[in-house]
Amino acid sequence: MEKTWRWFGKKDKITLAMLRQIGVEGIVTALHDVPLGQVWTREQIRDLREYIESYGMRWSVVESLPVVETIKYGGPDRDEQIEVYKQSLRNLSAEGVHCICYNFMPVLDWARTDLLHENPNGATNLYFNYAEFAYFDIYILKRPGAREEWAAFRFPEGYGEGRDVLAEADALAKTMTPEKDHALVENIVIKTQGFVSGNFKEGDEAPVQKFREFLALYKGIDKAALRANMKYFLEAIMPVCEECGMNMCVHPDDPPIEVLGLPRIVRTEEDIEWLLNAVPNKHNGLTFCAGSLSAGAYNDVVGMARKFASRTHFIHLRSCHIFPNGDFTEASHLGGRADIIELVRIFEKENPGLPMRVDHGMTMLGDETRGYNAGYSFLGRMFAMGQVQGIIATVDRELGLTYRQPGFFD
Ligand code: DNO
Repeated sequence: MEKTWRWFGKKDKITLAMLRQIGVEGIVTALHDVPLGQVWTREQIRDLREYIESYGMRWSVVESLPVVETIKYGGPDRDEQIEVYKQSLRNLSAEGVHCICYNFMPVLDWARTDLLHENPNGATNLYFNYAEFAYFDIYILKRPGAREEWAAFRFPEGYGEGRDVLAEADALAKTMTPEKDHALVENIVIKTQGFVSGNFKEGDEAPVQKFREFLALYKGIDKAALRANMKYFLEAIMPVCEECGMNMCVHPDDPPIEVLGLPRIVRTEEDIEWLLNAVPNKHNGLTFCAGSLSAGAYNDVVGMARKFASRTHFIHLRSCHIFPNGDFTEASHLGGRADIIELVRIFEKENPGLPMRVDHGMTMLGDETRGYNAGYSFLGRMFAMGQVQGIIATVDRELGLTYRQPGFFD
């Protein structure tokens, strides 16, 4: 595997000089300053690529080249936006970048309710609490129909037995304060979204109102309609991908559940099978995000890796723990539901050399005071990267592959 790291550009407090010291070979990044819906120019791409190369690394993967909402809900200007997307693909390819991670989640990219949930070891991880999410939906967003949907909500078998999420949300409503509401909105709408080139930014005024406006765009868009729009998008861009050797890899929905009445179509094995078959071209591939997939109790992550390895172009290694009540948090990279050791074995055997980044690490040992993006600590991710490098080196030895450890006298 190629060991990569998600880096947020020249303004990132974690510098390329730091990453060089910890065995990073490739960079995963985006042109974070280009507004949504605009072409990424060759000059902008080249400037960043050359900067990365000046540190002895390469720009391995774009994460993300965002798919704007109009393409997802099928708005009147979607064809125009697809042309913009195609031009950015051509420009990236001309500059030697050939792997794109994107998602097809309506409105919200990823979701957590608590960004600093304490582990037994005193460090913190990201956390998703269903009752707090339902409270946000019903009491803050005040989404029509939310109450009824949460009343009907059922956890996957084996989890959340006897739990009444709606009753918990109602109980929370009695203890929440304007400050706590604000913190929850920051977590769900701003801090997790602001840095991923999504729809919301740090400093947005009235983010909840903006959120409602986005939701309204999806009126009448059900799972079938969203699938049709995804197929339309992929079919439109595939000729360009063929022409310039571009691998598209969709990121699974995180968490892999339907949220806020919006359809989500990259949650399960059946979903992924559908999207790979709907556009059966090897350039239509997958970001195998073990973390997102392992947050769904119904997902057999190892089985999915075996099944989809040949259509995977990029890997996110992370693992989740689901509590008996159904909430989940991010586990150690050596524990949890994802079985990262076995995943590395499968990918190194079936599709060796893919770019891989560790995803979301613990926030630890002072990371919390550094202002890093949620989930993207330095020390916590470096700790995970060290663990994962050990796994890759071991598996590569088992398989007779050469393990690269740049930066040392060997
Ligand atoms: C969160 C990330 C996602 C991911 C996008 C890909 O930490 O995994 O924001 O980058 O969904 O488009």
